Amino acid sequence: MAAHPLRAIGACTLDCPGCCSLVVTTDAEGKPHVSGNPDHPFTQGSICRKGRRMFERLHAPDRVTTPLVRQGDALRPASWDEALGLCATRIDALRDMPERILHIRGFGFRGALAEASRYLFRSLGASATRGSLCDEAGLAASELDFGDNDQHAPADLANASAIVNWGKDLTRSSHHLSLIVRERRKAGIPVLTISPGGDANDAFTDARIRIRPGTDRFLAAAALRRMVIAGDIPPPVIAACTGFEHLRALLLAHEESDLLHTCDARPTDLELLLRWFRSNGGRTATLLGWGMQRHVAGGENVRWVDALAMLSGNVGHAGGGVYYGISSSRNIDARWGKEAGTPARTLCLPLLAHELEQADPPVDFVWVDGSNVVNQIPEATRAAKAFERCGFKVVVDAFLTDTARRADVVLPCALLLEREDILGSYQHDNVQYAAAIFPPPGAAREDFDIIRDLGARLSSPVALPPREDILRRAIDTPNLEVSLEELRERGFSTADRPQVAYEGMRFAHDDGKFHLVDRLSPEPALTQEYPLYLLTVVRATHLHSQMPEDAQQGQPTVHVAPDCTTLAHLDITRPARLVSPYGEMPVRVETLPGLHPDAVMMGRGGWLATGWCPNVLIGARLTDVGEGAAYYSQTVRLEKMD
Ligand SMILES: Nc1nc2c(c(=O)[nH]1)N[C@H]1C(S)=C(S)[C@@H](COP(=O)(O)OP(=O)(O)OC[C@H]3O[C@@H](n4cnc5c(=O)[nH]c(N)nc54)[C@H](O)[C@@H]3O)O[C@H]1N2
Ligand SMILES: Nc1nc2c(c(=O)[nH]1)N[C@H]1C(S)=C(S)[C@@H](COP(=O)(O)OP(=O)(O)OC[C@H]3O[C@@H](n4cnc5c(=O)[nH]c(N)nc54)[C@H](O)[C@@H]3O)O[C@H]1N2
Ligand SMILES: [Mo]
Repeated sequence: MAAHPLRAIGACTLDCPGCCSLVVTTDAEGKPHVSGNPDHPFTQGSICRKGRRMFERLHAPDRVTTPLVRQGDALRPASWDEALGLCATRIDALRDMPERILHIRGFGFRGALAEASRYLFRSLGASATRGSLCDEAGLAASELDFGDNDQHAPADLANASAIVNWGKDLTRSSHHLSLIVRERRKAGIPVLTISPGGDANDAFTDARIRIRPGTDRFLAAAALRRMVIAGDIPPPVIAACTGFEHLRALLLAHEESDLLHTCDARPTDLELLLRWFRSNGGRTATLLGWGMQRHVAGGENVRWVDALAMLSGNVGHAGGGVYYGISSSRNIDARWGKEAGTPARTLCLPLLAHELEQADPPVDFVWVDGSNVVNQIPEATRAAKAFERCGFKVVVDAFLTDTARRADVVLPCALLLEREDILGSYQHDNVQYAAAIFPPPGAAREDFDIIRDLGARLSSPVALPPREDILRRAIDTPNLEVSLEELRERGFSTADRPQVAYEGMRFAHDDGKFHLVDRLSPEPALTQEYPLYLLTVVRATHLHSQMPEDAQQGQPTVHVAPDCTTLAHLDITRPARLVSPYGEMPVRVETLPGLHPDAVMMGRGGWLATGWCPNVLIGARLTDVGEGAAYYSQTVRLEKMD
């Protein structure tokens, strides 16, 4: 492909369920323009706000375009030969002690070729991370219920007669779902939104239930209790479940008023919820957000909502279903990286600050790619120190992130539109071809090429399979019927999958049943010392920490409800301090109508380097299942600056 084509089809390889197919054009002056591919069934010609800004990032003046090597306190430019030579020497020295090598692979870039670093470090038998900063608690919960992670094709929302948006912030994190929901509302389909409020869902909502953060399970349980007592759960649905009698006893052991009190919902909210789930002929579709699973009882929250959808007869046929997410690799074969070997040991990612401190033997070499790990894991200050103490750190990134600043070697990578790959989505069943449309700037190189060269430099070399073999294998799956040539030409291919998940209420467990949740864990009461849940939500304009420094001037803004009790002793025209047992940070406070009074809301992704990183306040705690990071269970207080 020419270096500057007038029109090319590419794809976004960033960590987002949209996984957009993109049309890239250049004007007469060579100025690039990007839009959504109108032929793609999910992208439908539209891209999100952060996507529209991608060239700001590709052409950013602070982009790293040459390898950097540490010299004392500074990082100085170096040749690839020197930088990779240093890495190879360090790896060779640890070749007999691979557990001392740690590979931290984030989801900053995705695809089949993107598995190259996993292939190399698994071949060495290096340590790896386990657990997740993202959606794993909910995935594990869905697996416990349904037996695997399946959902209806988003197109099936056309068959829904009602929609429950249970915690998705549609315009901020799920642009394309918001377009579908908008269409459905135009067609008269009512949408109920359930969240702690303060989100951007008003334009997509007919009715709202505002609940206390982290307590979704109690609201779902209150609705189920009504239905169980009324005896109106259809016998075929009960027959398709295991654990019904236990669930029934569990529900009857609670009072409705206690359940509602815990989630701070009113009896009228319960009526609304029952109306949405009960009277639509089983065609209520539930969109699950990932906020509810970023709590200690996160898996349980998801499981109770699943149970409500199931027992109200809204699972297993067109128009119903629970949309949590699917595996982005279910339609492609990208196993080559994982197949290369087994890690010597695994360290738990959400607890990494502690894991690195306690590692025995210690970690002497770290390779980070696709992650700003120091910034994004809980207890970020502690994590930064623990990372600094690891012997030798290599970070592959395009920017001097909080992680890269602490590295001994920084290797500049190509970014989206500059690297080739094939990738799937965790929201829809289309497979996208990401073309290398523009050459990377300066000396920056594709991750795959960096890893291939490093492998070749080792004293006992590790050779990667040829690129084309990896790409061809990626699409050689039972659900795709497309050649690599066709995929390159068209930009995407739609996998052949049933539109309805668990059709006929046949589930993926060995017994074929839906497994009902078997406990309702109490929610710890808020304390006077830390009376607010800290909700660190996505920003509409940026992906996680991938925002420019000049967007982080002054103090970050946090939002509280107008009826938040903290306001009684806070003057919000003056800077305040957000305090947790782990740290504190100066902030500006604004009020946000509709937000729950027990919440303080803040955009995530701010940097340690600018004092905007919320993870300095958040303790390393795991979710009940899936080893996720329970970010949203962190409680804080707001106080006056003295
Ligand atoms: N407080 C708080 N923190 C959170 C969360 C929360 O809810 N609250 N949620 C989290 C969630 S959902 C997630 S997924 C994680 C995200 O955490 P991270 O994955 O660490 O996200 P980013 O900070 O954006 O870092 C990704 C990095 O990948 C780099 N990158 C982009 N493209 C490429 C490429 O092609 N090659 C290479 N080598 N690098 C590339 C980017 O420049 C960026 O620095 O953070 C979590 N952090
Ligand atoms: N613009 C943009 N888009 C993104 C990203 C980004 O950084 N920027 N990141 C991408 C990635 S990796 C991910 S994982 C997704 C994240 O997408 P989401 O998981 O949807 O994002 P969050 O901001 O964590 O949470 C969504 C909503 O959950 C609400 N919430 C918090 N606690 C609770 C609760 O206990 N119950 C209920 N019902 N709701 C609650 C919050 O108020 C918030 O509005 O977005 C993806 N899309
Ligand atoms: Mo995520």
